[in-house]
Amino acid sequence: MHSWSSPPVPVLPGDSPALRLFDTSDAALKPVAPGPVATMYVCGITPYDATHLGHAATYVAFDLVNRVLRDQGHDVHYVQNITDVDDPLFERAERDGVDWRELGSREIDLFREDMAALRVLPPRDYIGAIESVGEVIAATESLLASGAAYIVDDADYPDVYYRIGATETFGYESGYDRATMERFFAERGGDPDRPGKREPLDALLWRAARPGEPSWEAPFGAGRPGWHIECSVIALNRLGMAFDIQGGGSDLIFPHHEFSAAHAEALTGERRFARHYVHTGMIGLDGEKMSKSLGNLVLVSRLRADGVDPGAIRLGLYSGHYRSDRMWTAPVLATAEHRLATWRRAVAAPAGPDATGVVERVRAHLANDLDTPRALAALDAWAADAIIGIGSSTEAPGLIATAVDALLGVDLG
Ligand code: 5CA
Ligand code: ZN
Repeated sequence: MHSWSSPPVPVLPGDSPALRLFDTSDAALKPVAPGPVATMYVCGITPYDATHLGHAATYVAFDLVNRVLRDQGHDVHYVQNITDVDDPLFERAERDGVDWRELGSREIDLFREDMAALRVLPPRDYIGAIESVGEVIAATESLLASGAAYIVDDADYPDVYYRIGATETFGYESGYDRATMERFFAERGGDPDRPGKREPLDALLWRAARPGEPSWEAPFGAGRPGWHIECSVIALNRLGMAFDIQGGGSDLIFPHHEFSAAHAEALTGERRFARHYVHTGMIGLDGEKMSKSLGNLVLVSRLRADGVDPGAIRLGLYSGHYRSDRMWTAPVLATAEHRLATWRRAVAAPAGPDATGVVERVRAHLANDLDTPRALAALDAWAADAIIGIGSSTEAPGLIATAVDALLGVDLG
């Protein structure tokens, strides 16, 4: 699937410290230590509705990771999926009387537009579930052959399940206890009560064809892919095992990332799927997590149509730390719009205070688990001085504009 066009990324002079990110699995800040090519997989959208600020926050956070790694001189192989075969798509398509494929492709188009407007660097591989069905079938065959998977005893619907006990290390990614796993499994798309399963937490790999649902032929019976195996194979087949960063919102810690990792580990016999498991906090509105199912959404496309500068959306999202759950409110946006206008005025000044130290501090804050609030504060201080005429460096305004563009993805031009 084609992604979207890349904004230009200017090269910033000077060096950047090594990036450290919080790893959910080790519950610690750890250095990201990529080879020349850094490898990153971030879970993509389920395209049944428009991109909201929660999605934007997650993709913008990983865009910072991408930009910081590039600033360190790495090439970044970035992969993202699209869950374009899933129940919510069929339900919404049915409700609206449209074909589920059309709905998916319309929402993917809108997502591309939103990402391009936010100046998010595109993934190199942008892969739909539909496109990866062959890979899911091959993986499921292999898991069946090794005994890591089984077919439920149901003549009508012989679904294929993955055995939670197929790897010895299951549970290491989330670190959750059994009760927490059970709660999230039931809340987030799992089916603990499906008759015929050997263990309530065994995860669906292949859903046998049901009337009215799309299906693909497979040696173990026609059907469609389960959710976790989709991300497992899309990442594994492009990045291999032990890739640098697996990313997504904190709502994906369990069961999705736990099972994606376990599937790949059972397939290869190797540990571990990703070296870093990185999760963003949840953006909320009116006191609740922003979600398509609750309907409390602020859409990126709506804000754009209302004339909000995408740079202000970025700065609003950066005003809190990416790992903290936080609310999107009118004051968050107003502060961001004011900050953007101030920075624009400052970089339009003929001169300002020397910017080399500021750029160093911004790089250091970002390298420290993407500490955007401190990075913004360093830039605010420089801008305040530049506006009142402090400093005589004629290069400083240009250097700040380049740094804000390259590292934060915000165009001050
Ligand atoms: N297609 C799956 C991942 S394979 C999925 O979760 N799709 S989604 O459309 O529901 O979410 C897309 C991405 O946005 C995921 O990484 C998810 O964790 C993240 N996300 C969803 N809601 C929020 C929110 N309120 N705040 C922050 N991130 C969110
Ligand atoms: Zn995923």
